[in-house]
Amino acid sequence: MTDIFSAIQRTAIRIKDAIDTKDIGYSQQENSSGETQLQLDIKCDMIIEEEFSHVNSIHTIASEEKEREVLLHKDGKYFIAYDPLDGSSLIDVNLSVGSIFGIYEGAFGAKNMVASCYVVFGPRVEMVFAHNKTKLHLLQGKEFEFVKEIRLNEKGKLNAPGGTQQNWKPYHKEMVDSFFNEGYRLRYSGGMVPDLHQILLKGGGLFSYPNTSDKPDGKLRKLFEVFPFAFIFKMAGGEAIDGSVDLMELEYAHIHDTSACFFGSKYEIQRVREVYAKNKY
Ligand code: FDP
Repeated sequence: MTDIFSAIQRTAIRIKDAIDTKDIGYSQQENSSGETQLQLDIKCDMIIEEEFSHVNSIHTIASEEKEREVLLHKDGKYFIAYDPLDGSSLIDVNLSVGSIFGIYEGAFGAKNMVASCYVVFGPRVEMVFAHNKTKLHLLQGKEFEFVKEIRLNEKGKLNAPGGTQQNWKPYHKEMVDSFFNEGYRLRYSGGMVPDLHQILLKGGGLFSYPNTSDKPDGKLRKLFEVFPFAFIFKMAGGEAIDGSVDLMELEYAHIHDTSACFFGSKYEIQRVREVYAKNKY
């Protein structure tokens, strides 16, 4: 695992450099989710594939930017699913973006996840790596330094409701409002990495990306986004569900499958569970 941790650190330094210097224009290509790829998305994907190709313990990679899995080392044991530049629609407005890595042993799938990591590219570059604990690291020069372990409180103060509101189910809207009525504050940038990072670092709250009328299976991808963050939240003492089921219990059929998802501290997730149990799911 140390070799993977080091390779992710190298990708983070190179991606930071690419963000600072690369042309952010759109390419002519679409990714598997039908989004037009930025040249920067493609560049970051190439950086990660290149760094991982030097790590013998990595068997196969799957990228949000690639249609299919890529075999790297047939004797390796780890399968890594990554989103090279999540939230890249925020690049042109200079908001924070991130890379996400789900590390699976033997095969992809939530039950095989052994570690998870994300990097936030904001005013500073920070990395959260969850293996036995959830640890925050800060890029200082060319090295990541350990800062602290992340632990969530039982209850938070932030509410980050994703998805197009017009397409929310009425009971979902009522639930979101119930948190605001209780004093929760809106904190939502539209980038999954910084939005969840904020909840983790501020001690708790709720991030939701529900099933909506236009996206009946949610938007966020299981292997690249949902499972990695579910692993991190659970290891930090929080919870992660799809409305009723623990996200880490979900199966996947295709590498680009999506799911509704709710991440938070225990108090908020209990409310989600109660509301969704009472309403048609
Ligand atoms: P983006 O499309 O900018 O890459 O899955 C990607 C993501 O951003 C998440 O980072 C973010 O939480 C979500 O999509 C926002 O999606 P919508 O604005 O389409 O609701």
